Amino acid sequence: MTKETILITGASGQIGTVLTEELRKRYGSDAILQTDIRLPEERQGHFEVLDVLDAGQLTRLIRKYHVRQVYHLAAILSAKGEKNPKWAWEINMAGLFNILEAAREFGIRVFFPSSIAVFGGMTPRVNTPQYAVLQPETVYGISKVAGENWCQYFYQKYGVDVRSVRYPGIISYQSMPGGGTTDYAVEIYHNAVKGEPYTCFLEANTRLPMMYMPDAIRATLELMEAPAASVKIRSSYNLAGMSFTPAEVAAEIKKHIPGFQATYEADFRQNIAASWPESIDDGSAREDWGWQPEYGLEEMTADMLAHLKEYYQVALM
Ligand code: AKB
Repeated sequence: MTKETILITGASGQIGTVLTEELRKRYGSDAILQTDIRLPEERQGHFEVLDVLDAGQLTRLIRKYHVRQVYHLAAILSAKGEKNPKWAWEINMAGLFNILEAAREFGIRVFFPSSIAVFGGMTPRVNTPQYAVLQPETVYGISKVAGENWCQYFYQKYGVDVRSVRYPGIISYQSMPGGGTTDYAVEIYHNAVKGEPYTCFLEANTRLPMMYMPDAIRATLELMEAPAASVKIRSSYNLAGMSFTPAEVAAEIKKHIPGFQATYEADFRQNIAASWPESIDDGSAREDWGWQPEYGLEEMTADMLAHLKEYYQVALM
């Protein structure tokens, strides 16, 4: 491996899979160390098993590979976390703590993904401001609020160069999400392309902030590559792409696949979604490091369907 390495935790996850590819393109395969709780069956490049609760293994890998940056993506998401809150808290908090302690010791730059899940019912839901009441209603949200505060603490107290965004729901064709409340917005495209109807676990008119993966990756890398002086918020930046409801995404898909049918059977995830914002004010990210999203629902849908069509090799007409 090259002298300085970028380590990704949760590299097999929805964002990790795509971020790894982009980082390998930019810095070369040799400079990227993928880690996850287990080895994937198919892998390219350097991959090591890392349970983020294992601080000893983390330190060994940092020394072995001369790690200088960490993208800490390993986490339990909102819906899965509600099934086992204590376990989700342990992974999300103790995992982050191990990363921050190591970053302090070895002078590592850290990316911490926060989420719109930090907001709760007490927050204004439309154009949710950067600084708002943070009273989340899921263990995932609680862990992200605490995580943001720990990041800021490590920056202020120890000078750890930690950077973070509050991701909206992320939509991608390359990888599936797992255990989130916004997962429907990926599943619906897969069903549509396979010629299957989709039963959505949220109500038709549930509006949530969302973002297409290319925008999410670009935002992440733009923030990580910004000059330190431009990164004025060390808790986490609001980040916006688009906002839509399940009914709106279904209608957009129908423009391409007229026979597509969506129905709605809300489950426990509806309450989670109802506590989250509808749209986000990301003025600070735009002002501080020049954030500008590219994809709206229309462009994303065309791109998703084209890629998934290729993947499933089916005709849309
Ligand atoms: C989830 O639904 O839990 C995540 C998120 C918005 O952080 N996609």
